[in-house]
Order: sequence, then C-alpha cells, then structure tokens
Amino acid sequence: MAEKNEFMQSKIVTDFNKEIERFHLGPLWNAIPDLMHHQPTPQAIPYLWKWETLHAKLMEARTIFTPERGGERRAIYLQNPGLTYRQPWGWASTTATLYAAVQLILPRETAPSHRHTQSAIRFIMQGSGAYTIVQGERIYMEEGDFLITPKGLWHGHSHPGTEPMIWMDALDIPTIYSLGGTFFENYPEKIEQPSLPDNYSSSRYEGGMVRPVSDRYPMVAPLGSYKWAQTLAALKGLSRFEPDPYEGYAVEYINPSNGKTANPTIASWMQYLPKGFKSKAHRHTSSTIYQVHQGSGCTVIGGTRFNWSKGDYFVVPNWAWHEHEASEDAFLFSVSDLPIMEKFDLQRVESFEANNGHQNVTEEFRPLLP
Ligand code: GTQ
Ligand code: FE2
Repeated sequence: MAEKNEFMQSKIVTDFNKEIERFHLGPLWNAIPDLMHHQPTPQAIPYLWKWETLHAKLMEARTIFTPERGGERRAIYLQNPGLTYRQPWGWASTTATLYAAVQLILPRETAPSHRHTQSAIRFIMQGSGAYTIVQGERIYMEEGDFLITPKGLWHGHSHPGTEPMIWMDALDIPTIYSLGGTFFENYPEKIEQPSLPDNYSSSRYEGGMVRPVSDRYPMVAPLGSYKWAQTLAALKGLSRFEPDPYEGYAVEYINPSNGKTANPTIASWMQYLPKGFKSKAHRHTSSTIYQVHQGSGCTVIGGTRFNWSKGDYFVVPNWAWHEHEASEDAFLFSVSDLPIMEKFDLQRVESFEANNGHQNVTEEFRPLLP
C-alpha cells in the first residue's frame, strides 16, 4: 500500500480532493490503496446458519406466505452479515457472487413457472413427491438429489405428494445483478404443461458413465437431475483410495455432454469426509457455500471454528483459509463461483504451509445478533 506521506495529507492536496468531488470527479492518488488491495479482502464474512433456525423460520412461514397468495416461492435466503443488507450491491447475497436459500413447498401447492437470466441449482434436503417442471420435463425430487435450472429455461414447482418438501436453492443472483444482465419473465400460465416424459433426462442417463449417442455435441442441460444413489456410489468407489488432503473424497456434478460443470456459472460438489478425517488448510479465490447433508464435524475458517451438523449452512468467503474435520461420517454439499472465477482467469489456490498445514484455532463461531 502506498504510504500517505506528509505532502499528500497537506491542505493544498486535501482541499483539491474535496473540490473535484463537486464535479463528480475523484483523485486516484487517494483511492488506489483501497481500490487495489494486494490480495482479496472480501466483505463477505465466514458465517454459519443452524438448521434449527432455518427449519423453524420455514415452519413459521407456512401460513405467512403461500404461493397462492404471493404468486411466488416460499424461499428464505441467507444474507451474509458482511454484505450490505438491502442495498443493490449486497442484497440477497450469501457470498459476493452467489445467493442461497431454503425453499419449502407443501402438498397441493404450486410455485408458478417463470424464467430468468440467473442460473439455479437445487439440492433436496427433505421429503419427496414434488416435481419441478423444467422446459417441459417434470422432474420428481427425492432427498439427496441435485438438480439444475440453467439460465433461460422455464421452471415451476408443484406438489401432488403428501409430505412437506424442503430444498436448497443456489443462484448467481448477485453476479448477474452486478453485471447488469438481469431479465425475468413469468410464464403465460400458472404452470407449464409437460412436453416430455416424466423424469426423461435422468432416465436417459441412468447408466451414469455412458451417454446417449445423440448427446455427443454440447448441450446446456442434457441432464436435469442427478440422483443421490449414483452420487453416493461414485463417492464409495473413490473412498477405497487415498483422500485428497484438502477435500477428502469429493466429486463435482458435471454436464455429461461436455464434461464441464453441470451448471455453467455455478460449480456444485458432494464431498465425503470419513469419521476422523482432518484436512489440511488452503485458500482460493473462489468462494463456497456449504450445506451439511449428513454427519457432523467442524470447519476452521480464518482461525475460527465452526461446528456443524446435518442441515446447517456455512460460507467460506474468497481467499479465506479453511480446513475441515469430520467427527462422524459426513457428506457436505457445496456450491462455488469457481466457473465465474475461471472465466475471468482469476482462480488461484494456496496451501497453508506453517504448522503442518493447520491453522491455530483462536475463536469459536458465535452468531451475530442485532
Ligand atoms: O425456485 O425458481 O430461491 O427463481 C430464488 C429465485 C428460487 C426458483 C429462489 C428463484 C427460485
Ligand atoms: Fe426461478
């Protein structure tokens, strides 16, 4: 950082700095140290939301909000306390780039079809029997399934089943907002009618490691839903060998027609950390939102310990040191802005070298209360 020397703080300079403000001009010499940090200094902070809170608030919202009355989805988003609440540049941002929410749909409810330039993923936390209809295909959802709704596709949700369903939504809302690319459109009817057989895409890819020959050439979304049983089988196979020192056993959901991330702007992973596994610390420019699918353990982020268990969500902001430890067999679902960072050629990764790869734990996480 450039030193602010005596002359730069003299009256003649500071008066001039003030004077040009009137003309909507700014002095670079004053701004550059704050504009161009030596390394990322995210405004998003590491944070954790307990399942008990998320679940309780969704239950309270059952009668406060209904899709019938509100014409929308019953989703509650996770607002990062470090990002400015309800300002366009920080609104509904779990990280600087991604939005995450929990969504509840009750039997006989319908969340109307729409489309937008934001891409979405869903990860099913609880229940079964509801479907999402994406571009004419009804996809029935079950616990542990991962689904994608890449930008521009019509989608709505409906619940002909009998038990409440809860899932995680993650979208690139903050990114699309700051890039000025937001478009949104309601479907002319309440919900799109099927134009394809039910569960068409996941049936076509049931084999897992082969693709229909007609899918040789890149398509945006040849597969809409990735079933839990296949994800689990992949992790079990991987776990017969040595774990990755930073990630344990982790797989990425991919687009089977081009091998890239399932959703072009959001990377999604499922990670298995066997009981007792302790990772080494590292950091990267991409930021990550985790959801604890099963098990319990802790993650040390920038020296603070975050204890987590089933259903909790937590955030590792960009460039924050982090390491995981499982106290029982754990499965972590996560989304990150890795594809966005890669598109700008900004992805960097660094290992924590000191102390055999482990941070000193100086604090336990406590929720911030108003
Ligand atoms: O289910 O289509 O949490 O459009 C935010 C925006 C869910 C959805 C969200 C959305 C959706
Ligand atoms: Fe949507």
